[in-house]
Amino acid sequence: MSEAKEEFNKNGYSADSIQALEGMEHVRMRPSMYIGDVGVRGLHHLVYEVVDNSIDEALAGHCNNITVAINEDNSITVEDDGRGIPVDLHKKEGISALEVVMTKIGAGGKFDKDSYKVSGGLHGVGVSCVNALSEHLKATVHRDGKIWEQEYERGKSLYPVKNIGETDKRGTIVTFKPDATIFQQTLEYSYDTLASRMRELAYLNKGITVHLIDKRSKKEDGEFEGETFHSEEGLKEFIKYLDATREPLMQHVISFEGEKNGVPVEVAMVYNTSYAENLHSYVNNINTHEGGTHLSGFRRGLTHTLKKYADESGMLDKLKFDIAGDDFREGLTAIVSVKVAEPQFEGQTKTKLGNREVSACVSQAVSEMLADYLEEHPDDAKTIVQKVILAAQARHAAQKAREMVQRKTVMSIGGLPGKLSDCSEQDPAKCEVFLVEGDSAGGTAKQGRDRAFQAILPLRGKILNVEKAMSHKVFENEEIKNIFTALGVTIGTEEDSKALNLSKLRYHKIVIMCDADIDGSHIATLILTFFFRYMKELIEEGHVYIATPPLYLVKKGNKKQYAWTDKERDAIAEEFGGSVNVQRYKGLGEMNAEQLWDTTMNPEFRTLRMVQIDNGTEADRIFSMLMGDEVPPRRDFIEKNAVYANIDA
Ligand code: 0RA
Repeated sequence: MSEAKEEFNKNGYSADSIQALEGMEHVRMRPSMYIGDVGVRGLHHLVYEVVDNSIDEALAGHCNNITVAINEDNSITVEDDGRGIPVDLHKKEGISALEVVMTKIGAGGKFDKDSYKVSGGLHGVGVSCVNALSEHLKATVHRDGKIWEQEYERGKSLYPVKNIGETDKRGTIVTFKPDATIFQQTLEYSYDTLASRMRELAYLNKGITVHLIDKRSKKEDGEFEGETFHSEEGLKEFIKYLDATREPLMQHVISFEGEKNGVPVEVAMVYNTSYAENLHSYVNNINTHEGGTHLSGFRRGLTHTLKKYADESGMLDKLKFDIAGDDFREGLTAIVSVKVAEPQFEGQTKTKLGNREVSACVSQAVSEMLADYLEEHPDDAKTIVQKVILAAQARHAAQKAREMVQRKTVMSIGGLPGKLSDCSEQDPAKCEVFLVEGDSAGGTAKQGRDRAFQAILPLRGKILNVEKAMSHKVFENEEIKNIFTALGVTIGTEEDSKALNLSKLRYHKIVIMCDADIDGSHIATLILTFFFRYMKELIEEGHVYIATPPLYLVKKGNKKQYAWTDKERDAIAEEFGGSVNVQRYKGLGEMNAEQLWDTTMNPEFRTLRMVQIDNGTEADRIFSMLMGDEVPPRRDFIEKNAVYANIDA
């Protein structure tokens, strides 16, 4: 500490404590810089940040159980059975180490030189950020036979760390309540969102047990709702979980676990009978949506090893066309998880690993494990190579079909689908297109819309289930061709046959408008599946929305009001008093153009739900489950996965 920093100002703060204060103040002033956003995601991010500290403690070998409780008031308690955050005097800061961890930005576990901190939230910002963004936080430490405690409000300690009793336990307990002035959109935690993440963490860190308890709801037996996540086999089991509704092409999940040039690498993969490629990659437990060097290392190792095996087996001898990288990954589900001491994250969402050295580590690991497996399982090896050859054939067919779509797209206005009723506005940022189920509802929407900026594309009945179709069939499908041409989106470049080109996107809002019944939600799910598999960037960039038509019209005399839920309907009926007339809308077709505009299309009154992917790995599993052979709770799914975005956010 320099002398200047020892000086105190008139309020008694040292320069150091002012800096810390500024750090915490800065978090409150610019929360998005630290946790991404202050909406639903940011709210959940707080939990991950706290849990990550406990995961680190478990990875260091000192903790087995982590319990996350959603309390009745939507505060969160995270408890672990680790060594407990140290409470002794932190020499440099002159306060308890616990207080340093809780109130200094970037303190983390830095004072512990032995800790190999690899976990850490998306932004790796530490628990002090959570503290700064909580109206109240309480930290309790069980350590060396004593219980220690400190509380904070908006990141400021209310009293020095104090001893409150004796204990024979060890561990850290943190309870925090997010600050309502920061998280203005919602303070309500989603059990499913937290459950997906805890399940993912259990698979990624085998041996750790994570308990999730929802104290807001009780089961019939009086116990709280909750689940326990634990995996003995890690990624191997994760793959089985992800592919549960797919049909495997081989006997075993292939897996590797070890260290390559000092980088811990875990890989697991299996081929199934589907046509989808499902690669998931993680760095320090963070899902790297944009991939990066670890993923390219995986691809390289896979292609190299399989190609070598196929060449040597002679199975490619009579092949008349080339085999591309993509062909090796059709029907492949794989997870790559690496731990990197100083990860460099790049890309738009900072979820792309940049560290060059990691590529070779993963590529080596994959080559080794795959070569061994192919050697030991010649039947599986043959099945895989046959699948690759089929994929290459299908790709050639798809290429032709795609060129047809492309040619149409390039032909500008003349090439637009006949069924599209376009808008007059030219600026895509101001334009919306409604994908409407059925010609008749399409007609109503066409009458009701504001033609200046709203376009209508009616879709006939059920669109193709892309989950079960090979990609050339997808590109040959009339409705799907119409969607491509109407949106102005093209696909495929020289290097990457699946790359999407959004630069000519003609509408920045794409609104799926279906009946508010089971059939309607099935159709919405089919359309979503198509977007998820073929135009994922469109969802990721926030262009895809679901319209919410009302379920009821309640009338009395000349008073009328729409209702979106049964509860709303009853409340309106009560407000009107006496006998009311309730009309139930069974579909969009029962509304006239004016009603459809008023309730569902008019930006001033409608609610659009933006479709978001909060857990890409889980979303992938859900789509394959929904659209596979088993008949599923599709409606539930849509409700859960479409986050309510306030009107035209
Ligand atoms: C650094 C050193 C030690 C414990 C921890 C960090 C620790 C931090 C957290 C955060 C949540 N749970 C935690 N558990 C432990 C202790 C070092 C020692 O005892 O020698």
